[in-house]
Amino acid sequence: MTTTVADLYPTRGSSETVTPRVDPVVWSEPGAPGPMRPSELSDFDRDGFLAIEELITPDEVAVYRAELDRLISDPGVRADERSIIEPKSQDVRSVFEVHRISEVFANLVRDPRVVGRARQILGSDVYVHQSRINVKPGFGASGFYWHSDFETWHAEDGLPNMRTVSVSIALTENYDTNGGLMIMPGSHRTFLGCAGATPKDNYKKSLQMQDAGTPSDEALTKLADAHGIKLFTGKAGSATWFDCNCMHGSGDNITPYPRSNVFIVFNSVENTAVEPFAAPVRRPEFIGARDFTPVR
Ligand code: 6CS
Ligand code: FE
Repeated sequence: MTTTVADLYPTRGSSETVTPRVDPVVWSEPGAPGPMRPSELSDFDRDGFLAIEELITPDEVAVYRAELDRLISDPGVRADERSIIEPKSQDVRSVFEVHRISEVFANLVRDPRVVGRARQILGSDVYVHQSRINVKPGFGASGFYWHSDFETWHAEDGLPNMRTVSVSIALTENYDTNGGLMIMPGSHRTFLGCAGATPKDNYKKSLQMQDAGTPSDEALTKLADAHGIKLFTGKAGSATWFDCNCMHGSGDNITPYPRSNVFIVFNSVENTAVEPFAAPVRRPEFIGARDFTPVR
């Protein structure tokens, strides 16, 4: 008898739907130990995000920048399926699973300032569902249209509950002009089920330009009217922690200044991936992990 996990957040049906969030945002008990102060946890609960001015030092940024540059200039990495290439410029756009192909980024994942915050928010041990470096070079790198990550991770990777948190750590300065992350504060409490079935091998396209899982203009207008839009800027070394269901996106980068970051997605070991809730097949493991070994 196969146990079926309840689909709490239906999506990719014939029409768009709205489902109020039933999951907590902060899963740990008040006063749970960790690097985040109670006021930071309550801000995260309210807004769905928390910006940190300096998560890693400038010297550490230099180490991670060098590692990013090493990876994207390695022809083997560039040819690997983990690398997504910018359609126009043919520059490397992203490299996935950096926590497994790079010991330097593996150390970042294990850093108590990083994994400690993830455990505190998710109230359990955690494993990496996905990691990537986004290069976002200057002179035309394209952005990411509005979406909820959880909508994809639920539909295509089979994550049952909203017990997943992302951190984007800036490796170059995030100006207000070079395609920074935008989030609608508070949008994490509404799940927008998108219309349209997931095509087979959807990831081959969606990681360059998302189609399935894209909200309608009407839904986005309602959310933006209700919540506003916050643009995140910050020095290299700054970081933004955000809940898996925040409505977010980023614009193109036509400035000369790259907007590179490392992006790590922590999932609770109590929320491990099952079968996709709205896709014909699983995505490859370098995008949606199936190794649930907790980060130690
Ligand atoms: O599909 C995904 O998993 C990825 N897509 C985007 C645009 N953000 C989250 C994630 O990295
Ligand atoms: Fe995203």
